[in-house]
Amino acid sequence: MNFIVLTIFPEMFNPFWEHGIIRRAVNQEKISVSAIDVRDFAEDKHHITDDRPYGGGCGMIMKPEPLAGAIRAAEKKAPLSKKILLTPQGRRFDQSVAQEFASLDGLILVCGRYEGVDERICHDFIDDEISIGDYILTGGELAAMVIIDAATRLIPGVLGGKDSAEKDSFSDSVLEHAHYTRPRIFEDVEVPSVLLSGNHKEIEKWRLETSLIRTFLKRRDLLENRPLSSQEIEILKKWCLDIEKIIHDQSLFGPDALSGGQQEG
Ligand code: 4FV
Repeated sequence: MNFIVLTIFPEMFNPFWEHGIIRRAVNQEKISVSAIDVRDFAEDKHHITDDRPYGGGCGMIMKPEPLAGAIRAAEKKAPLSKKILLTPQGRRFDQSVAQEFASLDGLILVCGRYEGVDERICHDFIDDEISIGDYILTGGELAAMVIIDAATRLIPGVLGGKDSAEKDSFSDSVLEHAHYTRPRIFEDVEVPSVLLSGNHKEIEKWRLETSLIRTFLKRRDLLENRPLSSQEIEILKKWCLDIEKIIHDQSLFGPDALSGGQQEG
C-alpha cells in the first residue's frame, strides 16, 4: 500500500515513519511512504501557500493553486490512490474506515493548515474528507499519521496478533461554512458573489446557512443533539417551506401529477 502525504511540513513525517511498526512495514515492503512539500508548487518567489479569506474574518486559507499542483504530482506518482482531505468536517475515522483503507492500493493524504483549504479543492480535487475527531488541530499532519498508523497495522503480515479499537463519541456544534480565498476565479469556478459584496450581514447569513446545510447533509446527528438558535430554526423552517412548495408544484405539474391537480386525501 502506498501512502503519500501533502504538507507544508514534510520534515514532520521522517521521525514518524522511521520507527516501530511503520518502519518495519516499510522495510518489509508492505507499504511505501513519501511526503510532497506543497510549497514547491507555489510559483511565487516566496512560495506563499495561504491568503486572507474572501468575505473577511480571522485566520488564513490555503490557496488552491499550490494544493492543486501538489495533488496532480501525487496522482502521477500513485494514480490508483484515493485522495483524502483531513478536516473536522470529514466522516469520522474509526476502525471500520481503517479496515476499508487498508484494502486500498494507496492514499494521498492532503494536510491542511491555518483555517482550512479553499472550497474548490474540496469540491474538485478530493475523493473523501476524513476527520479523526471533533476537535481542531493546527494542521492535518497528525491526522495523516493516525490514518497511516491505523491502516498499516491492519495490512496482513504487519502485526502479529489482533487489536481491538475503542470508538470515540462526541456531539458538538455545526460544521464550518465553506472557505474561499484568492483567486476569485480558479479553474472556471468563481467565489460566491455574496463573499465579495462587503455586506457583512448577508455574508454572516450565507455562512450560517451553508454551515447548517452541510451539517444537515454530512452530520445530521449534530443538529439532532444540539439546541438551535431562533435564527437557525428560521433557516430550517425556510427550507421546509421551500421543500413543501417543490412537493406541491410536483403534485400539480410534475411527472406524477394527479389529473386536474387533485390532491390525495
Ligand atoms: C482535523 C481533524 C483538523 C483544521 C484546520 C487542519 C485542521 C487545519 N483533520 N481531523 N480534527 N484539521 O483539525 O482531521 O487546516
